[in-house]
Amino acid sequence: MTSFHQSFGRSFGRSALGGIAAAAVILAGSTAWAAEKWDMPLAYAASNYHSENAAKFAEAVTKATGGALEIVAHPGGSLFKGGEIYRAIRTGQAPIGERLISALGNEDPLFEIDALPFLATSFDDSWKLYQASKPKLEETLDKAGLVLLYAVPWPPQGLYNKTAVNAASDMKGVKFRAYNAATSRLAELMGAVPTKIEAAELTQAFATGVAESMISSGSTGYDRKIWEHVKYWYDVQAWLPKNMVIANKAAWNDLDANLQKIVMDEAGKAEQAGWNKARELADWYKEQLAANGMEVGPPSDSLKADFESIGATMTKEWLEKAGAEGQAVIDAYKAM
Ligand code: PCA
Repeated sequence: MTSFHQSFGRSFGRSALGGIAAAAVILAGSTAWAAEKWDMPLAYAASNYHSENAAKFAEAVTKATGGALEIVAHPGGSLFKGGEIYRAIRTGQAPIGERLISALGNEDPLFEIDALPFLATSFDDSWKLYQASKPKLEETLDKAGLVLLYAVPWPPQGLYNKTAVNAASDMKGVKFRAYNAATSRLAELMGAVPTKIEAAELTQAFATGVAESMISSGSTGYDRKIWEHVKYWYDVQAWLPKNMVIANKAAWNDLDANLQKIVMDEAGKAEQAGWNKARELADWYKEQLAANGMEVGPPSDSLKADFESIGATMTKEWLEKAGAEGQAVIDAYKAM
């Protein structure tokens, strides 16, 4: 600022114009004029409701701050892939972004709580679990140098497979696409062979036979036209994993209190809108899978029983990692 003023002053001499220029420079230096641009990486398809919601949030912040903070969404893993986003935000390569929370189990077991089979299987219960786990989630993120802005669920998770599945034993040796450690473990417990694959790469994975099966929502199957490769979807309603939008704490602290308030207000609205959209679309996605020729229905009693026993194993294993803190969150949820 000083050097610009000085050089401007030198070329125009000590004129009245110099005085006006100095005033303009001082104004430009105040926070209201120091426009900031935040690139926001998103892992999922631009047309997915999570991405559309994030893009709306980004536009709303840009508008409400009069452009003082411009947020630009980059969907489809175009800026960073899903697996890179958390680290990018932590290290400040991206000031903000969206990540599937349960993919971060290596960072802290608490992040996996919304991928525990049959703990919370409806939107209402998923909301309760979110409220029960939020203080711990915020604390864990804070320790990692991150700020939670909002979180939105995926619809209930069901089993996709090329052939009919009547029991977990039908899954033996099947190439199973996993999206986090919990879904890898689920595959192992069924005798399937897990491979981690990003949602953005699913079409290719199924087309080339790298994957034959997965557990996911109707939403992701719809986004990837999964009916071109897979015939069956079983509505297991195993859990509702959430995506979260987080900011780098240093970037956050650089915003003045007024901007922070605007961002948090818009984040609250985005969270509400995202939950409403997810609820509204859950059945519609299932209808779309069926309308495109898939067999969509409930799991058989034996498949259900198999999933329940696998779920019990996974819950036990998770509690061994998450300890008393994890148990306390589950207790808080069950008391709600
Ligand atoms: N879709 C994401 C995560 C959960 C979901 O429903 C995916 O399959 O990658």
